Formats: sequence, structure tokens, C-alpha cells
Amino acid sequence: MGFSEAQEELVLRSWKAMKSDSESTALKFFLRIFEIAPGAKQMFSFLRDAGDAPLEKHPKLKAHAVTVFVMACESATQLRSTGDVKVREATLKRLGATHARAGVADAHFEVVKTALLDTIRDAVPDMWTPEMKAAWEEAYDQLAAVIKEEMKNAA
Ligand code: HEM
Ligand code: ISQ
Repeated sequence: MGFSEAQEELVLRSWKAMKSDSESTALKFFLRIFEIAPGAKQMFSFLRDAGDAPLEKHPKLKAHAVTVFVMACESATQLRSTGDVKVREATLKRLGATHARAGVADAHFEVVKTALLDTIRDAVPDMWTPEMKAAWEEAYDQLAAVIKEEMKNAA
């Protein structure tokens, strides 16, 4: 399915509103993933290495979570201009390999999607509409699809 100009606008508008507070929003996103799926913590090497240190103090975590946010938003923009997700070939290869190695399954992609949508809803409650939800879902699903495809190649 194509991505309409209106959908792109919704993603960009909410992203701009969240940007100034992206670190704490990204942290909430990450914590939400583990609320839904506590077991997923074991998959992240940088968390395994952290021992019992509190998650919110973790140095790498916010940066990682912001990256994931930005990727979803950028892929939305590309969907609009090209009708396709264009992640740099090298980046995509790395993403496929990282996620395959970590043992990420399809069900995890649903968990991360739910966590992402919940986080955006809580960050911009006044903007949140079914249309905005659908736009972020579409952007995420398309990005997830290319990563999943690359994971098969990496396996
Ligand atoms: C690593 C993005 C979905 C778990 C990463 C990295 C990025 C990223 C940018 C950094 C490493 C690299 O660039 O290769 C994304 C995006 C996703 C997605 C954009 C969805 C559209 C998932 C899902 C899971 C997951 C569903 C499962 C819970 C992990 C793990 C790592 C990782 C375990 C490795 C962390 C480490 O040990 O260093 N992801 N990811 N990701 N991601 Fe994702
Ligand atoms: C990596 N992949 C998916 C989701 C993430 C959230 C926070 C930090 C790293 C991540």
C-alpha cells in the first residue's frame, strides 16, 4: 500500500513534537518493550553486560532507542517519495545480521510495534488520532518487512 501525503504529514508532525524530548521518549519506548515482554531483555548484549544497573541510567540505551525512532520516521518520508523503504544497503545488511543473531522473531516485531505506538500516543496525546496511529503502523510495518527479509538472507 502506498503512503499518502496526509500520512507523511501525520508522522512528521508528531515526530517534530516529540523531537525536543526524544531522549526521555525513547527511554519510555524501551521500558514499554520490556513491560510487554520482560524476556526480551536477555537479547540485548549491552543490557546483559550491565548487570543490575538500572535501565534508565544505561548510557547506550537512549541513543539506541532514538535511532529506532528516527528510522521509523525517515522510512515514512521515503515511503511517500518513492513508495518503497530505502534503507542504505550496508545498514540493512547490518540490521539483518544483528537481529538474526539476537534471535529476534516475528512476535517481537509486534511487541516493538505496540510499544512504539503506545509511546507516541502518550507523548502526543492531543494529536493522537486513529489516522495518526495508522500512519505510524504503516511506516513501521514497511520498515519491519525489509528488516525481516534481510534477516532471512542473513540466516
Ligand atoms: C539492534 C533497529 C526491531 C532487538 C538494533 C540496532 C538498530 C535497530 C538500529 C542497532 C544495531 C544495528 O544497527 O545493527 C530496529 C528497527 C526495528 C527493530 C528499526 C523495527 C522496525 C527489533 C525487534 C527486536 C529488536 C522487534 C526484538 C525485541 C534488537 C537487539 C539488538 C538490536 C537485541 C542488538 C542489541 C545489542 O545486543 O547490541 N535494532 N530494530 N529489534 N535490536 Fe532492533
Ligand atoms: C533495538 N531494536 C529495536 C528496538 C530498540 C529499542 C531501544 C533500543 C534498541 C532497540
